[in-house]
Amino acid sequence: MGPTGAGKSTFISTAIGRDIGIDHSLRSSTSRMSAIRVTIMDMQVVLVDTPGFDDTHLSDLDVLKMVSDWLQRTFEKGLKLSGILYMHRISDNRMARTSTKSLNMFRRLCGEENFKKVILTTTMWPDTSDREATSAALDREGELKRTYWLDMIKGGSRTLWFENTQKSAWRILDELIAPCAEQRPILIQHELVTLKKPLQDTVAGQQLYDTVKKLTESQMNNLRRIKEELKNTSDLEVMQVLLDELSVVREEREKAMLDRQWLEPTLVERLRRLLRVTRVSKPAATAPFEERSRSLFLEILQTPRGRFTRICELQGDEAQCLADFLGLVRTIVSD
Ligand SMILES: Nc1nc2c(ncn2[C@@H]2O[C@H](COP(=O)(O)OP(=O)(O)OP(=O)(O)O)[C@@H](O)[C@H]2O)c(=O)[nH]1
Ligand SMILES: [Mg+2]
Repeated sequence: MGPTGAGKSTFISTAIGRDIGIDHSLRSSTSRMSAIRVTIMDMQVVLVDTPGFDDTHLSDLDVLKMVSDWLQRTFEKGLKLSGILYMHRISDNRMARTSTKSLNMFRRLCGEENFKKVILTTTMWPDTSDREATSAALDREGELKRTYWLDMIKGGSRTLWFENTQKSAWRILDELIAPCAEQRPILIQHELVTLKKPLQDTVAGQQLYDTVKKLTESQMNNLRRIKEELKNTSDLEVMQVLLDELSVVREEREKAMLDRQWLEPTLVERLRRLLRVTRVSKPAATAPFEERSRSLFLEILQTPRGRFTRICELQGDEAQCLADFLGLVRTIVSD
């Protein structure tokens, strides 16, 4: 996995010695999940190529749907992930917003408990004969390890260089497959299959929702700014430029709004979040009724639909607690 253009398809193509579809243009290339079966040390192994976030043709939601759908189906069929390579171009001299976003999505798909199955693989290393470029790349690698990758490394992720050769690809695959005894699902598989959560309520879904929400807010500010500038100009050329910009931002916002609606957390998830927030913000000692209503409510959430009969028996403080709590719920619903 990794952002578009990080070298995911190149890695697999180099490992198997056959081009599985690498695009040398500026557009994103892989638009579907694709699986290639190989034999490694007498083991049947499947290498899976994924589209990257920030694809030029697909929205991040399309990519998340595709990746999570594949992960869900394979987990349901009993196939386990031995490990994940997360690719990063060492040639990038800045951690652009797109790379940070992709890494954050990846972390949440994977879950902290699974960081040990990840190899943070750097691609596009300069030729070692170019000492200056190599030294700069090593500095960047050091910085990544001290900052953006620190929590993953602390959680057990390893880092390796992909040197764009078949030997280097296999060295990395050997590392990935060797400690594969423990094959448990990654976080999103656990959430979708075991907990039966809808995609929008998963940690990765919530992360994308927050990102898309921020995007639509900044698009709204952009629209306001353009409209303001239109009001203040009488220059026809400037007007035309602004009108063109307006239509582009409008179109992008319409698409982003659809994704935002799709990713809106369900009511149950919003209640869960509310429970988490109130628990953190108000200690139980200062709000004993709230604590009681919270546990009553959790009881309701955990009881199969229609079987929670105790609600009719509630009296006095307990009934008041629940009434107060339902008042809070009404606030969320009417939000
Ligand atoms: N020099 C060098 N070029 C690389 C390396 N890895 C990938 N490339 C080039 O980078 C470009 C993009 O590589 P891809 O393998 O298509 O990237 P991807 O991650 O699969 O991209 P998407 O399919 O769009 O998500 C291609 O032109 C590759 O030849 C590398 O390690 N070194
Ligand atoms: Mg690709």
